[in-house]
Amino acid sequence: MKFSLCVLVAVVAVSSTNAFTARTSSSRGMISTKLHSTTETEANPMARSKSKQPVFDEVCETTGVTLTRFMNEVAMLNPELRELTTLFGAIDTACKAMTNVVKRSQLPSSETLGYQGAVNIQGEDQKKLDVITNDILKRALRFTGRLGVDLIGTANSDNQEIVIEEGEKYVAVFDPLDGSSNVDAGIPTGTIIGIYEHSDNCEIDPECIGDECTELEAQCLANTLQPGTNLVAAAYCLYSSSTFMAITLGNGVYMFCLDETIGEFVLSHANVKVPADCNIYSMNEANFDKWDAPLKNVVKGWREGTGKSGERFTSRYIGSMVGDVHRTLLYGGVFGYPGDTKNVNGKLRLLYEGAPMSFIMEQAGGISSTGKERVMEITPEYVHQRIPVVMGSKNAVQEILDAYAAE
Ligand code: AFP
Repeated sequence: MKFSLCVLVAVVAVSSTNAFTARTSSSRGMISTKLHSTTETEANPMARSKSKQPVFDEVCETTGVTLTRFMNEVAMLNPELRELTTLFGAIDTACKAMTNVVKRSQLPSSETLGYQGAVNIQGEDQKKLDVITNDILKRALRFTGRLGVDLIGTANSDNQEIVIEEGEKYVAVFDPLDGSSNVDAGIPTGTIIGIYEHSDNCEIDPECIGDECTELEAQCLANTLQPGTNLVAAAYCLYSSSTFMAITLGNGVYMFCLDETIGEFVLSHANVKVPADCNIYSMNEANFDKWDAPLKNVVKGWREGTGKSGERFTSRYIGSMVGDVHRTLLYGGVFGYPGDTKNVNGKLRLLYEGAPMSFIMEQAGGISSTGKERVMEITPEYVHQRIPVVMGSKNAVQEILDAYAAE
């Protein structure tokens, strides 16, 4: 994929099946920002391809690059991605709308407060906000007309339907308001989205498993339940002190921050790389006694400063995956919701939490694993399948993987 922001020559390594073919881009100067003095890239764009690194920051200032502009340029340079970038127009609008409903939800006049009074298919309390955000995102995506199947993956909505749109090529999986149990306390929440390619138009019951599915449903589900390695894009929106949107199209991670004064997401972090080393872990420690022995031992070492790095770690846990992963990406750390003796597969859903967030983490240079296998390589067997997850800084997550391997 080509990026041409500023007079950008982005020659990016394509390391996974998710990514699109990398090509060099010529200088287009489509966004007029100041060039740094002569660089290797300017002299010889191809020279950069050897380093296999995006060259965003070195070549130009990215101040004022909006998400819209970013996607326009991606589409212009990669016409085959035009439909995908259209979906991001819908996600942009939906995240702005969801920012507003989340922000206003605690006002006494708000109708979004409180529980819906219903319990969803997984026995969880459903909030009005879950339903509202689900509708916002579903409608925004549907009206792009780009989805073959729009798989509503929310954990907290009973609105788990499959929406069929005619003749288009993508399927979107999402959790519209992850961490919604926190929202009444003003704690960060987020939206998680994964986009796969999909060739069929079909109707399926998301709850059908194995023999319960008709042949057609089984075929359609098989097309929909794809491993994370098939993701063509993933994104999250974080509703916190600022609203952030982080995206990947299989070519690095780009973070945008909502500037409410102009109503635009503006590029704030280009080509995010999670620090390889860290001293933060982020897990629900109330479950410590029930974790597997290898994980317990590693975390114990981190607490005591006797782990591989010799550093004494500190703990940060919001209980809202998007917030915890966002901090992990920026500061380094290990976020996890591991399996335990009570819930062997932990709590997070593979299809619409684990896989998209793993795609983002890997694209930022981190690792995401169950402890024993790469989350991205697991094919979901059913829509709401759970999966143990540890993700974050390469060296610290590797310490956990080594401990499991030595078990
Ligand atoms: P809710 O959406 O029900 O608030 O759950 C949030 C979540 O799925 C994920 O965002 C958190 O990391 C995790 O659950 C927190 O779970 P615990 O409350 O068990 O720590």
